[in-house]
Amino acid sequence: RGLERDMRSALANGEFELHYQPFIHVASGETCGFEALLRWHHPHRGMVSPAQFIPLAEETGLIVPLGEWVLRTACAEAAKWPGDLKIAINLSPVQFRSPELVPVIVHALASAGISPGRLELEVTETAIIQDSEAVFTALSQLHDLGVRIALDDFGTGYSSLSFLQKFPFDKVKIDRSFVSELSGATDESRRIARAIVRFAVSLGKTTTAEGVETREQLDILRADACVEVQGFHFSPPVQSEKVAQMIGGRT
Ligand code: G
Ligand code: G
Ligand code: NA
Ligand code: MN
Repeated sequence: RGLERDMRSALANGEFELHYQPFIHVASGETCGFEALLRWHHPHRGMVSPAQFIPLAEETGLIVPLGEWVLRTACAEAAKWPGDLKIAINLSPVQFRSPELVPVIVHALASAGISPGRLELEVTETAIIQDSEAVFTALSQLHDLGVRIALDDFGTGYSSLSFLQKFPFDKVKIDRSFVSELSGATDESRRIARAIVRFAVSLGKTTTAEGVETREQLDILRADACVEVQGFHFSPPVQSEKVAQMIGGRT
């Protein structure tokens, strides 16, 4: 496939870029960190979505060097921010098959000079189910170092509730499909969102709602005591220069 060949050279050619989407602490309204999201500027095809190239990168194993680039680049970016801002990075299940994952993360933190507590790793339920032993070992090691672990897209996968208890998660990210249901909210969609927040709280996890697009959704999530929010209502993912402007007053 053409895309696969192009992807191999893209890393060397500097065609990948990270964009950053803020997450906001509901109670204070303050930005508490940014999620790094990968973008590919293809020389002929234009912008290729990660939804297209991440699966291909996973099939070919290219996700391992690409994921390493993401970790190093995002940590180096976060080193420029005020020390209370977190950097969240998405991990593919395939990255857990590499024995180098934990050392790569430790090295990325050390080279950037940021403390492990500022790094939040986002892992999906699918990742955990695919290879739960390897994922458990790596996440436990990272968690022991002080790295925060978030369960991404919660509610869309098939993990049992016991998984949530067993794995060292700090945060549950409520999938945006639940948040979008909150527009013109029915009682039922409100009850589901509230139940997810309470469930997470009862297990000692913090919560982020993804895909918040309206004031109405935010108000409902605030009433339900969701801790953090993220979505187009606040900001889309933006380039590094824009992040500097957004936090400009604070550096
Ligand atoms: O940003 P966007 O909505 O286009 O992202 C689409 C999907 O690609 C999301 O599921 C997101 O988690 C995933 N994604 C974005 N950046 C990365 C990355 O750096 N690594 C991995 N593994 N997935 C990513
Ligand atoms: O799977 P993951 O949660 O990592 O996906 C993140 C993706 O969601 C990003 O690619 C980002 O572009 C997208 N996204 C972020 N905020 C919103 C939003 O408010 N609405 C929608 N539809 N997508 C969003
Ligand atoms: Na994510
Ligand atoms: Mn998500």
